[in-house]
Amino acid sequence: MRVDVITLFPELVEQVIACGVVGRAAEQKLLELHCWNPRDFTRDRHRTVDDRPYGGGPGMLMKVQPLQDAISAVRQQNRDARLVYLSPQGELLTQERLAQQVRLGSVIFLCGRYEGIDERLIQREVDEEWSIGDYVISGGELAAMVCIDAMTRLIPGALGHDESALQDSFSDGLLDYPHYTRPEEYRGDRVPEVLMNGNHRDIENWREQQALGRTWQRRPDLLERIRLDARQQGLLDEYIAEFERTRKR
Ligand code: 9D3
Repeated sequence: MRVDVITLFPELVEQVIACGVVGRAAEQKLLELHCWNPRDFTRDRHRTVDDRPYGGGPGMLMKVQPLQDAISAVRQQNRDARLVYLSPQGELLTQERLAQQVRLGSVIFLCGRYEGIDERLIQREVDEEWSIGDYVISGGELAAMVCIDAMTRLIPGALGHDESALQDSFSDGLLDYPHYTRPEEYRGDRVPEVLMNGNHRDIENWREQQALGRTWQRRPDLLERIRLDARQQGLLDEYIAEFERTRKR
């Protein structure tokens, strides 16, 4: 998958392929990352990339001409890719949305800085507008890196064998179960007995119950979106009953 990023901070965005899963995917040519700096498309002595907003008010906008020329240059190499503008006004991202984009293929991310970009440029060039959440960050770069990381994990072959197996079992819309490693007792707290006995059936059941219970406690919104089968509902009912019982004492 080819990803182009239009950004005033290419050194920052390029760090996304410096290590880990994304780095390996890039080495294996499963991911091809190209950054484009609007500053390289400026025409004035000072290489100006910002401009003042019509109507006044605080803050600056990204200057239109360097951005437009950067977009046109990317388009020469990547004509059919979807152009996604990362902005606080965008559609809230989900795993499903990112998976859809990976199936569709290559993408061009446009990263805003300052207060954003001219609305006419959005109208002319932008196919989609994405947000990574309801909080304020300083520009689109970290959002692009989040998207690249999450999308890379969905490229067939990008994860190692173990990582892929893990992903399969938890694309079911539930939060993860709790994990434990050595030692058996840490500052007086013991690892749950069921994990020490090595009965795989019991362990599977306990883990699924924990996943259901924690989702019920922490993210009831996620539970509302999935249908539990009778066995899962039984596990959750038992978790809730135990929770109510221990809460009363
Ligand atoms: C003064 C009003 N601000 C909106 C709350 C303006 C503003 C805030 C943050 C303008 C640009 C930005 C920079 N943010 C992004 O470019 C961004 C972003 C984000 O801030 N939150 C979640 N997702 C994203 S994607 C890009």
